[in-house]
Amino acid sequence: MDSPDRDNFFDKFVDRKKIFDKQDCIQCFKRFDVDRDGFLDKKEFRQLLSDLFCDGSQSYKLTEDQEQELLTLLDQDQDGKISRNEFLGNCFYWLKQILQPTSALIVVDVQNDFLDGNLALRNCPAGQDGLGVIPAINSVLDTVNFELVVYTRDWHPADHISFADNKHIRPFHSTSQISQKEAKVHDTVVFEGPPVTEQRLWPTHCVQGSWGAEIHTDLKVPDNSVFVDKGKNPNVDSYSAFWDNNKQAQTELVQILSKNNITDVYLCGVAYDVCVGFTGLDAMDHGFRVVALDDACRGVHIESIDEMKTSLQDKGAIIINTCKVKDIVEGCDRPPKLGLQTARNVALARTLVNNNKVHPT
Ligand code: VGL
Ligand code: ZN
Repeated sequence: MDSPDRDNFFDKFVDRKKIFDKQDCIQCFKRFDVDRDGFLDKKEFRQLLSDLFCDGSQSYKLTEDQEQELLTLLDQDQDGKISRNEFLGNCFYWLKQILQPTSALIVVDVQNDFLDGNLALRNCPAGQDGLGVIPAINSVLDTVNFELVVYTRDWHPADHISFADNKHIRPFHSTSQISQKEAKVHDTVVFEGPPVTEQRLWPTHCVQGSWGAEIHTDLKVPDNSVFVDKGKNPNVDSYSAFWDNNKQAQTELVQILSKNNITDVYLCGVAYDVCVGFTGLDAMDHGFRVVALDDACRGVHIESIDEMKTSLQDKGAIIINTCKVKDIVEGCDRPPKLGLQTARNVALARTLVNNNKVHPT
């Protein structure tokens, strides 16, 4: 643990008080290259990590594995230390994103049907009250300055494949464990297609233009918020706000986030184990760092909520309570797991650029 009285090199960049630029990166290298040999060795790098990964008052303790992975990802020539050039190349983008992330809040499906209507979560197996997300989300909106706020909406046509009431519209496939006659809400069935489609059946919900599809009126919606609708194709469901479940069609979400230079995505809303979770997993596939707001999400099934949280964390997301959000958005609290995500993305981007150089198209 770092001695608390030593001043932290990175403090001056918190809340964008000073924009971290290349000159600062050079200063940073000088500061941590204590023996002035033009390299950060393992010990010097460890000191940098200790200042960098700090919650505003205390340094996070990194595991040996985390330290080693970071060094391996950022040390381009794999000589076990970081040269000045490696630092100014790779580490600049790494530090920049850790110190000055650009954050979007994605509010998932806080619609009447999930809170008070046909698919009210309180009537689902976990018995969680969807209304509970509203004060948590409103307080985050009041206190945290996001670059962008996105509201997603489940937005189904009346003949949607996911509605149990529509089970007779499409033939079942022979592999369906449940017969067309017996199938009911929450069963998973298989439709013949094409393509053959496994589908969980839900009560009719979020029909385009209906009261159930409206965002709950108690939820705050700041000016300049953006709306993304999903599940519009009658023949395929869409749990992620990026893709339909067959990954055939994309929504406009990734373009919206990229256009706003978003690096970090904060997720809240319903249902934790369905649309919130799948949106988070896809966000990481698109190179965004993901933070799930545990106290601002409610789900369908306890077991699948726990499974989803584990999947998100295994892939690199962090799960926190809303009281922590402000410090992370401002770059005052810098959790190592997010720093690792950035390092993986920086290394991946370098590989892609290098491959293009070798195989020009
Ligand atoms: C959702 C079930 C069916 C969700 C959407 O928004 O999580 N869940 N459709
Ligand atoms: Zn739906």
